[in-house]
Amino acid sequence: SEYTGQVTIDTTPTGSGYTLTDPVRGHVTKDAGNLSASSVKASSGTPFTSTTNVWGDGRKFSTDRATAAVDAHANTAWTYDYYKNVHGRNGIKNDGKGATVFVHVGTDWDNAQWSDSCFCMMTGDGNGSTDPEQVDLDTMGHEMTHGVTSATANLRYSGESGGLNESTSDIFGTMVEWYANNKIDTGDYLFSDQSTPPWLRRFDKPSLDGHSADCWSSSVGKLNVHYSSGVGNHWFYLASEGSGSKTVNGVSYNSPTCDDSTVTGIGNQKVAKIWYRALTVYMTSTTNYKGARAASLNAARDLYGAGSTEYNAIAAAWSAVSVN
Ligand code: ASN
Ligand code: ZN
Repeated sequence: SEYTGQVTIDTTPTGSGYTLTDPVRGHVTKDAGNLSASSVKASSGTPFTSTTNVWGDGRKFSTDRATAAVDAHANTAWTYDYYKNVHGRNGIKNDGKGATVFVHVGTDWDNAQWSDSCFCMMTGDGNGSTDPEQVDLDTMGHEMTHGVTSATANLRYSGESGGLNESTSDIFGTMVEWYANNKIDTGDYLFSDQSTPPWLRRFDKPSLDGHSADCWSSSVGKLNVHYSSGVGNHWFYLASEGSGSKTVNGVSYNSPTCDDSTVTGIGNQKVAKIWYRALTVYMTSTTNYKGARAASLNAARDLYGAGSTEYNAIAAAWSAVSVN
């Protein structure tokens, strides 16, 4: 792999060799051959093949096109396993079906995306200088989560619901990293820290990226969805780790509150459990931040009881990002 040294992946024998079809989860990883993202269909691209079943050369910007495919194939499997083992979800649509994963999409395309129409994920080769292939674990988890959101709450991709859609992808993308328990990437509250170093977004104080909102305001829905997501990401951090300064897995954070309150966290696993239930049971396509507060409090009540420590922490964290 590019990012993690040697990893074990699930492949399928073809008779004459092996191909990157995951026989356990059904994912197929293919080479898009630098086709642009807007042209990619499920049938596009070329399957990877190998006679040895040893893939890639472990380098970033590798001339061996299978190298990015190793990360993509492994990290799609980690994401699938996270949803299955933590949330009891069988694949993106909860129907057990795997997705198609394209690497080498576009030319120096420094991005990745999910598409419902091809039930596929697309990853670019980075920017040719500082950012390598966009196949790191939190990025893959983020993109697959767009498929999960679309199959559940279907949060509309504009305004506050769009920010919640993006935040949901950042939250579960990060939780997949924690699930992999530092085997692939450090469990952290930084997003795309491997493929867009030092990070593309962060949860403790989202405004450090120069664009994202830390606190809800009546104009937050006018921001790009990747920036209005800051309110949700900040809430997730505060509910998980609490306010103030803290070092977790060697990374230092300092999370302010918008109302000068002090918040005590309940750990990201409980918050993610609550958020998954909120997303899949209570949120709808038009849920806004106020609705997300209500949805997550309903979920916390179901899982831990009204007035529980968990319920109160969820409420306190929303108030701390000005969602009342
Ligand atoms: N990587 C971006 C995302 O998942 C692509 C986009 O802007 N749709 O949000
Ligand atoms: Zn996204």
